[in-house]
Amino acid sequence: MDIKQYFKRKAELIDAELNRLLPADSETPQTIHQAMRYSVFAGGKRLRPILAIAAGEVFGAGERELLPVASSLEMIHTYSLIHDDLPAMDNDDLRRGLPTCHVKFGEAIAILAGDALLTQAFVTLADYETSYPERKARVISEVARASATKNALIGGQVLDIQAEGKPVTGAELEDIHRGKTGALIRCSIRIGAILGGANESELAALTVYGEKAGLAFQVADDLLDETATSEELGKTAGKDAASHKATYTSLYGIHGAREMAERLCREAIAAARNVERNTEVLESIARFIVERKS
Ligand code: GRG
Repeated sequence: MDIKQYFKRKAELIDAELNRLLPADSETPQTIHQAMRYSVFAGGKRLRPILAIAAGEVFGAGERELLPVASSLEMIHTYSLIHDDLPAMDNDDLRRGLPTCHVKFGEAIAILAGDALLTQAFVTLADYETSYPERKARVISEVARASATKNALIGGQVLDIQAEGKPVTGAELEDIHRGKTGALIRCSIRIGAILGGANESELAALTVYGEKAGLAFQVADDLLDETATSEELGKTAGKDAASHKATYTSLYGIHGAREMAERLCREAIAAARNVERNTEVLESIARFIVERKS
């Protein structure tokens, strides 16, 4: 399996779908639509939508449902990046290799572009066509919960802010990232499986895969923050150490964090193999997550 080729092919499909779903630059009020598109099309690996598609394909889900649902995840992810970069949060000026949304469009429009992407994600989820309305209702609930506060995106961000400058234990760090990074990754896998009609034991196995892969992604992110350049990452490297944030590398060292990422990757693959279907692509994505260079 050439995973780079797989990512390239799926990213093209997702970008075409995002282009269809997002209001055109020329729609009034133009500034907000330009800002939304600027951040969404600035680049990005499209990891969350690709995870949803790969999980869906394991169970034979169709593109009619997978593409809009997967694209809604990228809208939410991009909203979280725009807000995370704001002066009131991480105060960063580089994202996806370009000036951040607030640097380019001003703070007020950047806040609204984040809000608008989150809202547009739920417009997309409410409106996509399907012959499986019960699966659709479940998918909307899953995405809403992952974006909310309890063991979820916003809650994780709050824990992260509150932990700044304080000593943090391994368990506390895991709590932060289970919400901040892990919830959307876990949700991506689950909604792909739900769209494909996975049964409860298949869903449980892939949930474990999603949790392990989500944590592995964060450990790899912390390693890259220490070992890669800003050019390679498209965002400011070394930011965590500079702002005295607890990370997997500050807690366990580079060697310990690398071992942890590899262990989580093996556990993710083992969980995927509990599903009696072809999970080769998910296994390759787990490896990609820990071996990636950006
Ligand atoms: C503001 C509600 C709110 C949440 C912010 C996503 C997030 C939570 C913060 C981003 C800060 C950060 C660097 C987190 C580490 C993990 C992460 C989400 C990295 C960026 O994701 P990638 O590598 O980015 O998938 P691309 O650009 O490839 O999509």
